[in-house]
Amino acid sequence: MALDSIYADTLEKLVDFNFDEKVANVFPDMINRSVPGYASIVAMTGILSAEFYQPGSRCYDLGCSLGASALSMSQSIEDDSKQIIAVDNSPEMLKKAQQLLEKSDNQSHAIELICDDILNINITNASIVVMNFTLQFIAPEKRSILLKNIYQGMKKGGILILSEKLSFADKAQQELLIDIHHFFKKANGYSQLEISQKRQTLENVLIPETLEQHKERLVQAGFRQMEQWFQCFNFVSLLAIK
Ligand code: GEK
Repeated sequence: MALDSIYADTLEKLVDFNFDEKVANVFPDMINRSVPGYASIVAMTGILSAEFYQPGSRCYDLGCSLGASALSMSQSIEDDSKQIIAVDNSPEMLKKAQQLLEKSDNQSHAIELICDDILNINITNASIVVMNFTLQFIAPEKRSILLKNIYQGMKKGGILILSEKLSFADKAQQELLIDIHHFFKKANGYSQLEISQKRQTLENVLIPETLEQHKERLVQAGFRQMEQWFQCFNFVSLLAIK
């Protein structure tokens, strides 16, 4: 697996982070070393999907990157006619996802990769919708409409798995959690320079919200039940049931 050293040297000009070929080539290393609990969330996505899947329905992985969550679902759901739709708007990420799917086991035939903005996708007949660390990259003013669109396209009893980096309204708590996240990155081999340059490039691109904002939006979209099933430092995952 290629190691992420994108921000290891001082960059003269820091441009906004984007999911280009350089990122696609090192993505598994980057996300595992940057997102605490990522591997657990991907594994639990499979376990939860298997239980809530409804035969004849569709599963969606929105912002699929290299398809880790889609693959976790496809390996866990025991239905030969399952349909998993994995969407990402980065052609470079999807190209790499396609190569990985070709190399993986026979369950990957259930996954259809779509290169598009998730804001353009018409969700229909869904029992499982997964957004693992994607909503944070969507412009805040478009998040409510996306959530409503997802809710409308889901079957009763279907689930949304929503994983996000959080921010905190309390200043001291916010600073503490950011520090702890940086300790995590340092422990995973990132230098202070790498941490600081990456943070600057993400500033206008990854816009975290508070847990309360997420819960409020889910309620507004129509979800009747939700559970925060995971948290590690400032990263959470919620399960919302229609
Ligand atoms: C995983 N879920 O490995 N439309 C489609 N895709 C988008 C959009 C958009 N508007 N905005 C961003 N993306 C994955 C990890 S990564 C999280 C998700 C991270 C895509 C973007 O191209 C990238 O692949 C993904 O969302 C976010 O379980 O890197 O922190």
